Amino acid sequence: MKRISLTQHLIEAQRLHNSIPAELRLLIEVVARACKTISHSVGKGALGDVLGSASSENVQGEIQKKLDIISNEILLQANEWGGHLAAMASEEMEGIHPIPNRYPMGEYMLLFDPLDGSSNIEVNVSIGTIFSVLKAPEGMVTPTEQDFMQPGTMQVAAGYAVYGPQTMLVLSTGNGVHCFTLDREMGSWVMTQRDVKIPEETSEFAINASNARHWYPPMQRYFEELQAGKAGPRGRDFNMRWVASMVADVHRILTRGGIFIYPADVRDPSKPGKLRLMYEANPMAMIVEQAGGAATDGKRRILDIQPHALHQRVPVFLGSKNEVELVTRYHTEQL
Ligand code: P6P
Repeated sequence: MKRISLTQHLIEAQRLHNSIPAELRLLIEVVARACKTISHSVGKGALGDVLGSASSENVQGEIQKKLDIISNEILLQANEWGGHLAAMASEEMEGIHPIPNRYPMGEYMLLFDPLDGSSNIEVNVSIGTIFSVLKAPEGMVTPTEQDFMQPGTMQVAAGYAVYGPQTMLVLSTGNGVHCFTLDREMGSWVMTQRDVKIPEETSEFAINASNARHWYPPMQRYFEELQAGKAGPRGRDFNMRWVASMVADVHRILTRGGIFIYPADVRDPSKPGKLRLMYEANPMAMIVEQAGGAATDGKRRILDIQPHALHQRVPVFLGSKNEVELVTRYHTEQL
């Protein structure tokens, strides 16, 4: 395949689909550059003063790692001056981050989990950045959290960077999913996979099975059938993978198929699942659907959910289409 850069891809996509206005292209390039900077910081490990806890808690009640805060700052500083954004929102910040008055305001809103999977930093396991792009409502003057309350179908772009053996950027602007590998010598993102498609069938699941005793019956039924393997109703054996970095698990599923599940459980009905809708589930659902997969909350399409709060959580079932449809059916049948 002739290798093209992220910039060339975006310009060609603009010509072909007229779906990437110059301001959106600038936004994507700025986010991609920020992910390069995050990759550099993450890669320092113990050689840089970047490991360990920041001795602070985020709005999720989670202890923040130094790299959570560093990554959040990198994305804020990279994006606030360009004139392409009206506001930002992050897993690491309670409220929205309006663009400072000293900079022009743009027509897009950027949401992100700056460093997903940060519990894996100290053990040198792949982590990543997840981002979602919405358009600011027409006529908006002063951005509020309510302006972000748009369903995932309104995303104009979504993607993630995975900081693993390679640093990769995975992006969709609504016309398929394309992957770019960071050429560290040149400092550029080079397209290495075009129009990725997830196999509709799979025999590999990503589920944190240690929570099984807390699951609701449909999820317990589905998991028991996976465990029963060839002798059970599924008639085949299954394999398990759980990285505990959503970005790494989703990237494996994008690459070879699979199903990723983080279900609601009985422990805290006010927190249905662990993952957050606006900057984890929605962008990953757009990527997965654009690659021919499916993404539901166990009952409906994640992208159709009307949000009510910036940090609301949602159960997540995503990946190979036929598998997601089966487990979703188990949930809707029990209604
Ligand atoms: P558990 C990381 O903290 C994260 O938000 C996702 O990236 C990951 O899939 C999940 O939580 C892991 O959760 O309960 O297995 O640690």
